[in-house]
Amino acid sequence: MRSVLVTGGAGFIGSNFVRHLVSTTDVSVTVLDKMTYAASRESIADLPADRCRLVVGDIVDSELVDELVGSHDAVVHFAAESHNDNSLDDPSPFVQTNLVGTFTLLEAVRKHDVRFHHISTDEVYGDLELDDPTRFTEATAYEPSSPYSSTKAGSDLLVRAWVRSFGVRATISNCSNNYGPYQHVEKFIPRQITQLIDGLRPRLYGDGLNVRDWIHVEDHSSAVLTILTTGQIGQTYLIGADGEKNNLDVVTTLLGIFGRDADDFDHVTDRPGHDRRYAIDSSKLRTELGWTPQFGDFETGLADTVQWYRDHESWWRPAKAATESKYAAQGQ
Ligand code: NAD
Ligand code: TDX
Repeated sequence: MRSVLVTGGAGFIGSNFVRHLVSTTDVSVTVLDKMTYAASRESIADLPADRCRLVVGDIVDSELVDELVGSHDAVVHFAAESHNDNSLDDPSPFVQTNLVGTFTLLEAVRKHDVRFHHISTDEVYGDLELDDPTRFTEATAYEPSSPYSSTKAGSDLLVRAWVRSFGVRATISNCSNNYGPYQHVEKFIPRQITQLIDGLRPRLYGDGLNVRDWIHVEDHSSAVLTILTTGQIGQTYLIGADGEKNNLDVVTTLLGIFGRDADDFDHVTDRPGHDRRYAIDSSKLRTELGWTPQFGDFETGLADTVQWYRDHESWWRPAKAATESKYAAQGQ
């Protein structure tokens, strides 16, 4: 494998994955990214030009996709509309990018017989009760709740059908909630960190007891590279790092890092249809492919992430005011 096309490589997880590829392999990377509000050129700008090239374009553009896919050895597909709250406001780009975009890529990898890895989410499985002892596995039935998660679920099913019907050489991974550098300020952890940097109060949806299973983005990257290089074609792998925390605990930890009182936050309007709990059992990936997460300690990872946002204010500041005014209009 000498060249990899990374869709969505100027977004949060995609840009971290591109950095991981450039630093741990000698492949050359082409990023295909539409440069939506969620993208940033700066996230990959410092990478060497002979290792990473950015093509600004849309994954629903079949001519462009066909040309790019045909000239690469593998495609890793991160591009998506990724934010649940936005999908409740306007689902239309979610259907276009997540469903039609994935279809467009699948047709191109089918035509050119190119290895394809599809990035997906644990949200396709719906949610669990707080006291449910089970966790999601590769065998859990799909039961997505939001326009975002239903379009991701649909995209996974397209990949499975293209593997079975057309012999496309694809794998799928469903990962839990990521945190780390280069995450947009609309998402939970960067939103609260940047509120605190600005001396404002974190904003907790509903009772704050919803549980997310946090994984550092660098662990997600190493898992994806493991699957891309050693995964079995046609298989799905769940990626998780045993990081279940409720949102209130995360906010309390952040308040502690900033030396603020533990009750110095606001409860705001809950997200409609808000999933209660996600939890990943990643035994298959660990046992069959030998992957293990390296960022085991969430508190340390969170403190490092706070420091990254302190050190990179010029990266996130331009998006903060517009993001907050959108939330304010929704009572959040
Ligand atoms: P993000 O919103 O930060 O980045 C998405 C990127 O895709 C952006 O750079 C954007 O410009 C690009 N993009 C959007 N529409 C496009 C289009 N039509 N054509 C080309 N590029 C387009 O998202 P993220 O959080 O980095 O998520 C990346 C992937 O990982 C998504 O597929 C998401 O479903 C999945 N995922 C995310 C998480 C998480 O915690 N963030 C967890 C599991 C899975
Ligand atoms: O201000 C907030 N306050 C709050 O309490 C925000 C933005 C969120 N929340 C809650 C909602 C969720 O319970 O925090 C939790 C995390 O919210 P998000 O960061 O929006 O993530 P989530 O909806 O869990 O989805 C994320 O993980 C799975 C990613 O955005 C998806 O792309 C991924 O598939």
